[in-house]
Amino acid sequence: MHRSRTRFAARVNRVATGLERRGVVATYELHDRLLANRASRRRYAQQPPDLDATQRGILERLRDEGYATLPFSELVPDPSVWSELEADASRFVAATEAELAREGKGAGSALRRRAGKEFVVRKYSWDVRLGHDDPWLRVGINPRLLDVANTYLKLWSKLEYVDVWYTLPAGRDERRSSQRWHRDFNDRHLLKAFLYLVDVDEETGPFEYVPGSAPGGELDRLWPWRPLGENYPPDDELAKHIDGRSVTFTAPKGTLIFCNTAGFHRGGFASGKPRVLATWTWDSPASLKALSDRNYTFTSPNGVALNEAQRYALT
Ligand SMILES: O=C(O)CCC(=O)C(=O)O
Repeated sequence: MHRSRTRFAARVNRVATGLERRGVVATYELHDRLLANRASRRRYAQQPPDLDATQRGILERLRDEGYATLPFSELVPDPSVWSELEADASRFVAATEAELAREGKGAGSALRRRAGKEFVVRKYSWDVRLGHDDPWLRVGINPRLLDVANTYLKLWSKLEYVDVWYTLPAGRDERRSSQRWHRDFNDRHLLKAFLYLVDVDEETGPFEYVPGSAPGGELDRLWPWRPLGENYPPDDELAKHIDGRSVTFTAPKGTLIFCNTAGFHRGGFASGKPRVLATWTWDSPASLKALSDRNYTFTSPNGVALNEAQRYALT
């Protein structure tokens, strides 16, 4: 009796999970085709941003290959922006390393890490309140970057995630989680940026990408992106299909990488040195309706001077 009730409960659970998945997928598709994304595409079409040659160059490369890289200072030439980021990054690194040393002596940890991806210490992770005084948030809505994101996605995007990461050297462990090839689950309309805050060489866990693997690219049929789809194919099988066509981003501090991570990518498999970077994710309103959550709440009062696209990105 007990056994058949347990089996019945397992079946109900399976059916419920299946229904829930179908509900999430239907909500996403509905918002992508008809509801939230349609409105944000209209807003973009009514006021397309005016891009300069640097921004147009980034877009061209993003459209051709799914990624573009350049020195941050080329896109955001104001040196005070970089100085503020660098100073804040140094404070984060010093605080992280002090806490890691305390942990090493057996103390409990105050560091922000996520289950399954413990090799990354995050400045924010989840549930932070960020105002316009936060320099990382301000980069995420800086028109130099936001206009690129919106033009690439052809809609007014949402800034879904902003963070600074300290990636710990993994020693000789096997690759796990995002150190393995995968597509991001967030959205088919997706753009991320990574800003290296240290020099990144082979020992520092460089970011890697498969050009042409994002939706619409020539390799998009390889374990294609689907809402709640199969994101992590077996590494060796994927390696056979891409046949050495991946790009490894070893690059100096101050390098900015834009990338559509709905395409295959991996990184953070640091063997010798910690990697420090900042990262931003822009995606569509449909993603926030069904597939993802923002990691922050924007708290600045209405008085802060933001243009409409910036306010849309944050709310
Ligand atoms: O840490 C890395 O280089 C990879 C990051 C990643 O997979 C992601 O942000 O989706």
